[in-house]
Amino acid sequence: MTSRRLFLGTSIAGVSALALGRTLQANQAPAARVISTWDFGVPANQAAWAVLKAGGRALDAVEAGARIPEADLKNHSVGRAGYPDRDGHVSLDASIMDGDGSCGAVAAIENIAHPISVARRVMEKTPHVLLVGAGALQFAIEQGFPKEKLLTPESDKAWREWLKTGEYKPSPNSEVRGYEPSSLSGGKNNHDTIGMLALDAHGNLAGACTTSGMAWKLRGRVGDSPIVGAGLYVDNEVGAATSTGVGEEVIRNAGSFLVVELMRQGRTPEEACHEAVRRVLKRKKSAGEIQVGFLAINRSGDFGAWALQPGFNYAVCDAAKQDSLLPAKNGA
Ligand code: SD4
Repeated sequence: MTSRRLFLGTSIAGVSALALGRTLQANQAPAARVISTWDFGVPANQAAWAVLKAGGRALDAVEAGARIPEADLKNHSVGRAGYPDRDGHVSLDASIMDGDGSCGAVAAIENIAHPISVARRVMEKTPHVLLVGAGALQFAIEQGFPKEKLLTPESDKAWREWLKTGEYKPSPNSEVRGYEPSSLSGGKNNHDTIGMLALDAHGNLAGACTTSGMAWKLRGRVGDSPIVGAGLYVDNEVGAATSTGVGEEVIRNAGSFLVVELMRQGRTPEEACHEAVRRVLKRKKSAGEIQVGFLAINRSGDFGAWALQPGFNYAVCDAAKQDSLLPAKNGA
């Protein structure tokens, strides 16, 4: 039974790759490419591209790229300037995954500006995959990461303003964020977690996902981003996927793993993202006020995205163009 299933899986994937005419020959290197979620993916991709262009590893590229929004004080949904939880604590989630299945993550880590790099240390220096809270902070300090106050005056002000109502109400495309909006989203603030996927010139894939999570969340809340299979999944044999939006909906559907498995069965990246959005909708019944977006790339470098609602865009960077920003299709 197992071998029959394996045979079927391989042959379906093979047929679809042939149909696409994009099957890689053993000696043919794919073109390097990096894609990532939202407007702020553009500068992040450029940092990743510097690594890829020099022939570097996809893993190094996604770490370098993810660190850009983590350090950006205008970005209130990732890293240092992220909006805090209900009680005023900035707590960050991040994961990183290599195409061979190696992965590391941190969740609800406080006082560390670059959780993506701590996630990589978890992957490379420990026998574990995920460290959380106080233990993640302890590990980061042991690894030499500086302990910093992350709540910026701007984030503190926004939190105090929110406290006046204290209502937790996630809305599409997170208009509470303060980043410069793109014309692709009709001028609305529309950004969120950064999920980044890269394919290097050696044919290896890697992904990174980093966020401050939902603003005003309950203390201790963990989203999809640091959960391997939910916010991020990478498999060199098939492709890679990442997600943004309301993490609870992504976790319920093991979203990024689902997208990769759908590509394994022969769907294109866009088709796989679309089906994952349909699964979210199936359980949710209606999109309501929430946003969920998936982004995927396959091992040939083809990419695609799909979102529950309008407004989700993604950045693409390769040898041809370094600053593309594309709108994702949306809906059921
Ligand atoms: C989360 N998916 O924590 C992340 C962050 C996000 O809108 O995208 N928030 O649920």
